[in-house]
Amino acid sequence: MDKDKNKISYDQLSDDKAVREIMEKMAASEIQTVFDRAQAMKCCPIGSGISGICCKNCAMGPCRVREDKTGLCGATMATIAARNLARHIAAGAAAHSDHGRDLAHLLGLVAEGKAPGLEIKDEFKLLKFAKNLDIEIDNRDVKEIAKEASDKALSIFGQQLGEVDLIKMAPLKRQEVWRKNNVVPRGVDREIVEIMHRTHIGVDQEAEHILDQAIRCAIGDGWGGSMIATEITDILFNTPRAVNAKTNLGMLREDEVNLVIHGHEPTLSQIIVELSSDKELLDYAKSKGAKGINIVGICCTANEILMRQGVAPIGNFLSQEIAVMTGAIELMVVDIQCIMQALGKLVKNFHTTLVTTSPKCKIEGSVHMEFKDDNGPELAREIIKMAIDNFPKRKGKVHIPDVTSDLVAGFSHEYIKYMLGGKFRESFRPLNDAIIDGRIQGAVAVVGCNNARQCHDKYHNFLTRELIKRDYLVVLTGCAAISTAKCGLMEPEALKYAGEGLRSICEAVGIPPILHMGSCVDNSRILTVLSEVVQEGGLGEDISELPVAGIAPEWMSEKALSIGTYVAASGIYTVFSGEPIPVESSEEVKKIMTEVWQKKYGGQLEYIADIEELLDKVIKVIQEKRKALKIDTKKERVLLDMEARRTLKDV
Ligand code: BF8
Repeated sequence: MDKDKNKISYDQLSDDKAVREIMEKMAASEIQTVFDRAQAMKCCPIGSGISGICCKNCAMGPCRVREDKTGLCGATMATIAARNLARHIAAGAAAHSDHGRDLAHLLGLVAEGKAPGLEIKDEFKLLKFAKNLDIEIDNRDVKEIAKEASDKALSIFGQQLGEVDLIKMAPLKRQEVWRKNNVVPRGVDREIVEIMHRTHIGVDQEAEHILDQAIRCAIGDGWGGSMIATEITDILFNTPRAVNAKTNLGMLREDEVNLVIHGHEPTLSQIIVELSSDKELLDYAKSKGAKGINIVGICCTANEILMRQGVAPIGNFLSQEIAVMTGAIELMVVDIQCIMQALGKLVKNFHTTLVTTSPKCKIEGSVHMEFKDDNGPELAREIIKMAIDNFPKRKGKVHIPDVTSDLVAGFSHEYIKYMLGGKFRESFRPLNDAIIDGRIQGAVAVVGCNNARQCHDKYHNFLTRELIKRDYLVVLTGCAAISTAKCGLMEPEALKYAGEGLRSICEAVGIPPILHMGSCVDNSRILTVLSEVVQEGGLGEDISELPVAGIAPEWMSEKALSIGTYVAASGIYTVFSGEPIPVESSEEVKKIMTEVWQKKYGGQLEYIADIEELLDKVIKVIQEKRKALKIDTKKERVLLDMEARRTLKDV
């Protein structure tokens, strides 16, 4: 970790001062992290699509294609770029959707009483979900409805023909756009499989046609797999409402057993959190010299449990190794996705035990303790005991940075609606009105990962600050949300950074200018909010008319590519920064994803390297939407204010 050797300062590596403090403390050690590995190994320029493209889809290659050259089979740069991107999107959609499938299966088990420790927590949400699946709900037992909803949701994954039911949650006009372009997903899995087939050697070779299938697959993620994951998580673990919490490494406790939950699936972690206040376990912890059991989280499992129980997220993707290096973590329990393989080796330097629990994920250097349908409470108890047993084994002095921030999370679309309209008249009307009169210029989703090729958290934080300053409401999920929370932008005082218009609305309805909407599968919540905003009226008839945009400034995962694609397919201007989308060297593919998609879908996905240029473009796009809606205001707002003042005077 000796950054002086190559003159990269800690400030250039992370925007998080707790992370920088640990880097500095560990500078002399031999322990390597992702930050070191990123410096030691540069990106392959062909693989990243900056100066050519690489096709590995058959054994005549890998073919490295530049400009007007083709692969051995004749595949052009555009075909290869489109095929590679489509495969990434298929992988991202598969990850989200498989997560949704497991929750759909779990809902059925809970309904049948076969999942100890779990129950249906939000019956109202279950009924709404069942209605969206055309399930009869009148005079029926809740468990019976839940079982049918589980069966129906599971069938959506394997459905072969027709349409994925949940697309009808989108505005009618949006559904028509998809039908016209023949991209309504027939079944979640079917579209993923079809990408794998079409991108096999010698099948689909027209870039635009390949990318239409990528769009269909991504819609199956956002409006299918991810939507199912979010809905059922709310049904089983409760629909989030505002919750106060704290974040960052300072939430580790020197005198308590620290157990970190990490990954994406909340099920076992939820049981662990509930059991952590069990008297027998607390007594056991005390018998080992610890004052208590402290459960904290990393990545999206943390977001899921934060949203419902206020458990502290101590870091995002790039913080996972750094957290272990505090020497204060007794045990890290992981489920699926975004778990660095390097953790298995890293924990050997400390007293930390890494525990894998998913039948889908094993890591060398970890202990595998499989979570099965019926062993939740028993397994959670065993894991907590294991963490307690590690407490007396701490090696040397722990170093916990004294860095924390307060935050408010829990902004499900139901809760936002409730805050805007009040208990008896829940409504998005006040938001629509504020956008129409220009106090809120628009809304921007800042989402996605960290990437070790960029300064950790810097761009999420920069964009969020700049946007609220200019009266744009910011909604966040995933690592982006943890990033802004860590830098204090979700503290109640952050309201002072918001522009005058946005601030006035936030003060009036009691919401912050930056809304934490959950994990990455919860980007589906953003789609639901936008559909309801359209339905509320006054801002056009489709999502594509709304003054909104999506940004993933530090993206790195294939899931982010699937999200970016379904957001664009939903009619939203979407932009990535940091590392290029791996189609950068194909002008033809870039044109398809911008100009052609704009015409066909009313949204697009592009890459802009310069973060200030990106900000300007987002604002320009939103202002153009305002103009098209004839609400290009600030000026109008001033007139309205003058009018209001005159009226008051007259009175
Ligand atoms: O799913 S934001 S690094 S943790 S992929 Fe992963 Fe990216 Fe984080 Fe959540 Ni989403």
